[in-house]
Amino acid sequence: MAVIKAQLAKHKFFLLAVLLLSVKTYLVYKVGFNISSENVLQEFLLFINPISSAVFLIGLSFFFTGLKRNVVIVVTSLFATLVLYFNLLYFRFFSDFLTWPVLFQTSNAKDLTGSITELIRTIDLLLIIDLVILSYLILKKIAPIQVKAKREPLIVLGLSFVIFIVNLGIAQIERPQLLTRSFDREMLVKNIGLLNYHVYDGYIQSQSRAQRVFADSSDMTEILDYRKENYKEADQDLYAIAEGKNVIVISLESLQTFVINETLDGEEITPFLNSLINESYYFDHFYHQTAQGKTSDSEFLLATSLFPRDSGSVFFTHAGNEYHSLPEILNEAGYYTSVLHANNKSFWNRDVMYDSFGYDHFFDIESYEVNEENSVGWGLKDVDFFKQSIELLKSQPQPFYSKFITLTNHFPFELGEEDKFINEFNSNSNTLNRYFPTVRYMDHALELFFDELKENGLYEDSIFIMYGDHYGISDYHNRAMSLFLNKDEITDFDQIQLQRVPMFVHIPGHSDHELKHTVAGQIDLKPTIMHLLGLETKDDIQFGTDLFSPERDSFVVLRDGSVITDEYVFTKGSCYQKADGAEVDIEECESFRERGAQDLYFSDKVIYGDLLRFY
Ligand code: GP9
Ligand code: MN
Repeated sequence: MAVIKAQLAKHKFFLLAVLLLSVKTYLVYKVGFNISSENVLQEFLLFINPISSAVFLIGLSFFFTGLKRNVVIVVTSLFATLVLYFNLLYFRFFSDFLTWPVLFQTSNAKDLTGSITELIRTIDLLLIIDLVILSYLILKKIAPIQVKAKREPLIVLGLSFVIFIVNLGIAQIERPQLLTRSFDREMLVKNIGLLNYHVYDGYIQSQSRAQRVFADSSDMTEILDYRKENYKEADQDLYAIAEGKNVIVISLESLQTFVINETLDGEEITPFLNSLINESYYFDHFYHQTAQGKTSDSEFLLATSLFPRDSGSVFFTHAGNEYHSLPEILNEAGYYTSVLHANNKSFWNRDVMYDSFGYDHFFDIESYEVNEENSVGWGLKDVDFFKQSIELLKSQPQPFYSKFITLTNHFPFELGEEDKFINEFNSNSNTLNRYFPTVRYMDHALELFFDELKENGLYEDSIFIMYGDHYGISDYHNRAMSLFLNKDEITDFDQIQLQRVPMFVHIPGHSDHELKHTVAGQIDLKPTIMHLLGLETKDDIQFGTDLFSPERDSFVVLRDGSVITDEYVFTKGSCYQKADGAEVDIEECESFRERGAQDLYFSDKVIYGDLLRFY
């Protein structure tokens, strides 16, 4: 105890600097970045997260002795303050945090420097108070002068590491899989602190850069050949059937196929969607191909017909790549392209990736009126979202390509009593129980949206592509799921069936409807849409095939390498017969397992090497 006390007294100048920097950072979080928290633990995290990096950075002073050490304490504090301040200026303009690529994006910097005088405020001077105090203490010789002590630098840096691990541990409790799953910058800053966030961001960026450096245009040749081999002609009756029409894409949050045409306590779960099946092409063997990037992965699949990453989010790691994306192609074809989604624009790094994709506009949360009454769970309720979107849609030039992303049917599936049109399920999983009313609510919101589009004359001239973005109920809830599905257990084979998401192609005025059983996935959306609009895909690098192509193979590979065809399912190293789920010799699956692996390999190569810049 006495030793610790003596150490604390000895290093009080260092400790003071750490304290001042941490408190200052916390205050900037609150006042400058307006970071709010939903509970005490979050607030606590916010308060302690600057400490580890402050100890580390200012702790570098321990490599020096005498007056030099105290000067380094001030210099490192100044450095941290500058990082804080540049972020603050950037935030005032973009309401977002700096990233490494942004720092090197000169065009972005220009945006900022042009208005820099407007961004600087007198109150900002408060940010140097601690530096003034520390300098004063040095000048007045009040700050104690330290002599060399052997292991001190390592002990201090070790201490910062321990503090960081504790911080990260608490953050993981508050937000599981923070570093792999949640790529919202605000979330990262909130949980691990601003400086640590920059280090993490640097790591992510450098990782993807290395592979890019070693790639060259010859890498493209074999991929082009592969693409040529797998190209499928469009269906001649449907090719260009929607030429010149508006395209309304709706990404249905967490919607899985197992609820379609199902009932709970005698009530239909998705009455509107069920009725729409009779007026649409509906695909009942359509799979999501997302991984940790969830919604953003599905957006990536749609826009590029490339596979997302097997870990992390490609929206975050490869937002600077060259893509030949669907929005860009449609822009060239005379379409106005947009996304409508009532969430922060930086969530999933959307603002940056959407720029890469070439969308004309992103109607984010700022475009919506969001208040306590019209919000639940993650934010604006779907009914209000669609209602408010009508005016935004009308404001666009036609033809437009607009993608809607719903939100209410998102884990943890919260819903007000007034919006619960069916009962909850009754099982040991509250998540699954709550899922049904929120699905039912989303279905209701879609019905109202269709009505409003009709009233506003937007329905007839549009085609609709609607699909579930990814699963809503993970295998963690298998016991409850087996209860709902009336099964003894959920096997690996069943688990694959549960990765099916509904997919609709609805063309008003078109009378040929059909229930389609072809095995397919989100990677097939881009070629399908392009062909419907009369756009050739022969020369586009894609890994999907038009869902309507008479030549197409009934085939899909999921991001984890599982493969499904009409006859077989390959997953987790085993091969099953599709018809009855019976396990068969692995040889039966071999050829298409290989094809799946090949697809993933080439697609990854395109992304990691940023190969489309050579094409
Ligand atoms: C957030 C919404 C949900 O904007 O898209 O994201 P998810 O957690 O489903 O990926
Ligand atoms: Mn989602």
